[in-house]
Amino acid sequence: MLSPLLSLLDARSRQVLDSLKNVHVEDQLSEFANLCKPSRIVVLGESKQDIHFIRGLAKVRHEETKLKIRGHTVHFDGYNDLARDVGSTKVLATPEIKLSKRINSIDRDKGLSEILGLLSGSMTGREMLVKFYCLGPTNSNFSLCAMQVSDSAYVMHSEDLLYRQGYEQFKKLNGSNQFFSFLHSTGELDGRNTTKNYGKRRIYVDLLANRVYSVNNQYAGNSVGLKKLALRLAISKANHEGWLAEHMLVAGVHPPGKERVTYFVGAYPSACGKTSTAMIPGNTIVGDDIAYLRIDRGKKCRAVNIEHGIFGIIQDVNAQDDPLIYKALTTPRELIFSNVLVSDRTPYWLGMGRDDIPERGFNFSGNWRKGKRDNDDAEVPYAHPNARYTMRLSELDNVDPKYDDGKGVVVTGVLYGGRDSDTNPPISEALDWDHGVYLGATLESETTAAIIGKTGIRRHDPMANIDFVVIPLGKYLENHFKFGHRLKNKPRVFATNYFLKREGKYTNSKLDKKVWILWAEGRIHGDYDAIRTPLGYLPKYEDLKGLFHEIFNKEYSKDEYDFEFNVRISKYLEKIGRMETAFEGENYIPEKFWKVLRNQKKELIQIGQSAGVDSLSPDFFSRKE
Ligand code: OXD
Ligand code: MN
Repeated sequence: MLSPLLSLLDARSRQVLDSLKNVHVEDQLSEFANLCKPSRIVVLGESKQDIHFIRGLAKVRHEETKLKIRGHTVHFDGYNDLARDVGSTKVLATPEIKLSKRINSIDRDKGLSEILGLLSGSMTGREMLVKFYCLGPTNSNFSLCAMQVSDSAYVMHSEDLLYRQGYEQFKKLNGSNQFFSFLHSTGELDGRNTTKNYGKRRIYVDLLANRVYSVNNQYAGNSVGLKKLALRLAISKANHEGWLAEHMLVAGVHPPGKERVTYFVGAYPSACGKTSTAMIPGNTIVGDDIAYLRIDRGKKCRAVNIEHGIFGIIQDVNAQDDPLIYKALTTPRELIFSNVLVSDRTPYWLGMGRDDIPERGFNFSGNWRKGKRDNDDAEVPYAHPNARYTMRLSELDNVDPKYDDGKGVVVTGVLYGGRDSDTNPPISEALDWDHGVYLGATLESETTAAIIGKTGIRRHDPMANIDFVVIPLGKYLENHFKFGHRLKNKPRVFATNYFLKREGKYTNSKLDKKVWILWAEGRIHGDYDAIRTPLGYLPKYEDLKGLFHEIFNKEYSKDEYDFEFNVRISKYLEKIGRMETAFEGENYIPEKFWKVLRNQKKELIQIGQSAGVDSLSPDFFSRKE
């Protein structure tokens, strides 16, 4: 072992490191230690004692504070570090690295010199913490080893909740360098223990070294390496190896009264219903954010959740709309709240369904009282819209029995969903796999508080993955087309839209999505006929009416159906126009994509002309059948 490293390790850390027998790990740690200059390095294994140590350290260092309910703590990220910073996240580029146009990049040498400069001496007087994790279940074809190095106990504690321990898995590498690594430093902290130099927040992705550097931040989407930083490395790896790394939920759908479970994966941009789709009452959750998809020997599509916890958006989680999560958030268990309001050691968040929100307390802005205004004279809400909760999946009553199965679950349905107030129906089924890839590729959504920037702006977000696609977009789509064609039975693909509005109001309640997903599940098993339209297959009114009645004992009127499932021709053609512009700017877009687009456009124009109206009820198409 290298001597600078030796002098910073206590006997236990040395023994943990020695037992790994991995010279690449040792070399990287020496490099990181020389750079960040910590006063001590603590290398942790995966024992209960090690996990307990981190949990305690986060409190001792005041990165987390205990709340009233047993096991609950709160963490604050600081006023300007409350969402994913896509602008400061860049790929270190060389002429050989080809990227999607939408990915920020910086010349590798220049970027390295900048980020290493920012990290230099960043841990002076502090401990460097080192832990080993596994992305995906351990001992599986899907397993990927990842090392996290950070000076934040909150980051490590979050990872202990969100990811599988991987120390034993690392030993199985037999000394190889086939692992991802993440170096993170909060940088200098202010009196509230939050990052001071957020203006110098940088997250640089080194695809050549399978490494990500992150500095001057705390928000988990920027700091927790195994989440969105690892997704970028995984997309590049999957591209070389022929599998898919996706921003997708995985869930088991259990239709009432039927003895079957059908597994779906689903891509939704942040804060667009991904977690609540995975948590629909009656279904079981495998994962709510990131999935790896592979083809097994029987040519079936298999998926795993690479995490085993949830870093979920807490806004609007209330007893009525999300009963399962609400119960977990209000009963004892190990759980971190972030950026909520705290008063009398109790957390409060937006849309929690309580009318006794205190008029003062502590929140992301520091001491807060009702009416507080920020530097731009805007009123500071009592909790941040991107406030979160972090907990293990195993804490939930509805966790799927296969959530940790190394073989993954067999996927027969794919969902793509955006936030769209005026174009797409609540659910439609793709005409075939290629049309399904097209539906994913043309996903658009209105921006939300999960990403830094203005909210409510329409943004094109292919497969909800565009922030992370560190390969050419065309190549990424080609991988999706090919993946499906290699399968024996291709999953059915569906597009959902939970955000359709009529006269400014959402047409559906949050729970209605259960009906759309059950209809999709029934389609996979041949339970329902559907109406073919240029958008895809649409449900028949009678089937939805029956489902609303069966599930919610609710009347679903023909008028609601006609409004929701109208084919809005000019709105669709506008969308196609936006897609033409978006894709013309990208390289290597597969011809298959253009073919689907052209067919859809032609059909819509012809139907619009022959019908002489702009908005067509599904009945129009069923009469044609
Ligand atoms: C998330 C995100 O937190 O996508 O999952 O921002
Ligand atoms: Mn996400």
